[in-house]
Amino acid sequence: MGKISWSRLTFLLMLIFVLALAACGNGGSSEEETTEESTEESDTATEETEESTEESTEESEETTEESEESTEESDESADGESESAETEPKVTDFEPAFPEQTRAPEVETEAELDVEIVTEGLGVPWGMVEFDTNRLLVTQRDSAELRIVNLEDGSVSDPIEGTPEVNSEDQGGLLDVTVAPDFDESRTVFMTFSQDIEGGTVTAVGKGMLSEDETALEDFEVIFQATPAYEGTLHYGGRIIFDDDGNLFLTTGERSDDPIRERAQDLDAYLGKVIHITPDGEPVESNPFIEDEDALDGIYSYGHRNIQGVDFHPETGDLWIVEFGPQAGDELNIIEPGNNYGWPIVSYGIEYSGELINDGISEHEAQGFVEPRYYWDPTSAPSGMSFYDNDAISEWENNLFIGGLAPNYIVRVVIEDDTIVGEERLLTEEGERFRDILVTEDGALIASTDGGKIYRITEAGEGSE
Ligand SMILES: [Ca+2]
Repeated sequence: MGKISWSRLTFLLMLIFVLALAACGNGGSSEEETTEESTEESDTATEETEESTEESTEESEETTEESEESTEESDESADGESESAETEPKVTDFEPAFPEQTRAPEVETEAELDVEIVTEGLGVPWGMVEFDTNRLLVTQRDSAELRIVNLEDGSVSDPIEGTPEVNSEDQGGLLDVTVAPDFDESRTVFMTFSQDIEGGTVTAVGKGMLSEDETALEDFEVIFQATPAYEGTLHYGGRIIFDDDGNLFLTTGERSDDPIRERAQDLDAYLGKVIHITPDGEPVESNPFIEDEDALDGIYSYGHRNIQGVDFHPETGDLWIVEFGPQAGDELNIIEPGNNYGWPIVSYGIEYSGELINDGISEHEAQGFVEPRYYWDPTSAPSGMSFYDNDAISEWENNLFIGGLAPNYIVRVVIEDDTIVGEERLLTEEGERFRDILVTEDGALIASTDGGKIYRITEAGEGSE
């Protein structure tokens, strides 16, 4: 125990220190951690619990089940069937009710595309609407700001004054935005947001008038609250869209937790519903449960989980929605009045814990519910969506585009006779959580991301100057 031992000890300590440094370096360079880091950077401090759970599950599968994936791929080609756009293995044992209900064949856009970042640094641009040619009203979820983004020069206005107080914890905040069909005269802007009221939070709809100088929303008032309130900050739904009669469809969520999520099945609660209201927030007179004493008059359809995207099919006029599933089981549904879409009784997904939901029944129709037109297994983490109701990129006409949060891509869905016949994943290399999608009047596909970016996608050589 002399001088020699001391120097050996020092040497050992240094060795440990160096090894520890090396270990940190290795960890940081693994793909998993890099992805997670960039997600954290682009996300605000209030990480969306559910989405991040889903993301890490997905990522671990990615690394551990690569061999399984390649087996599956070769199986498919041996069968002579066209390969699915989905290359990851399923996370459930469920089988589709009909062959085209999941894992559609991969399609590829033939046109050469220009992908341009119009602006960045926006926070979480949750909702957007083209209120004037090539000018968007854009919400920022967490800061509850509404701004104008000019797609031609990329400029972003100061926050518009007069927006509502929101609860911006977790998935809450200022959500969707749209304008009245008569906006040019009425200047009316509609927004959805998570609102604190007695007993908890609700998804609320409000409206106000955009001042002529576009700096303020005047006389903002709340016109609808999707009661009951709940002490939680997840699954607000929150998309709004006007129909041809000038009424609004609002989508809600079932507030996520067990057992509140069971209220998606109850007709005396606005949770987990598609809701149909007038611009004043009153139930539309033709609504399916208006004669039912025990049901809320605003309900249009029920049994939904967390509806994050909504649009009308340009040809059929049908209302399509995308709802965020649990682990797998995200659904595309065609909404008809009075229908029950089954959540949380049936699902093509499983709990995040891996447990079965209810008794693990996936078939909807056999249980008296409406089958989804399509579902994803594993998840596509679907958010905002828009049909391509334009012919600027002719091969995209009437296709559906959906933002994917995790994995990070835009989903293109090709539909024939209400059947999904093809799927493509776009902008897979950008590493962005795609939040909302819109198609401009001149046919550009616009996508916002949680990283605060707004992308414009056009056919190369056209659309952008
Ligand atoms: Ca369902």
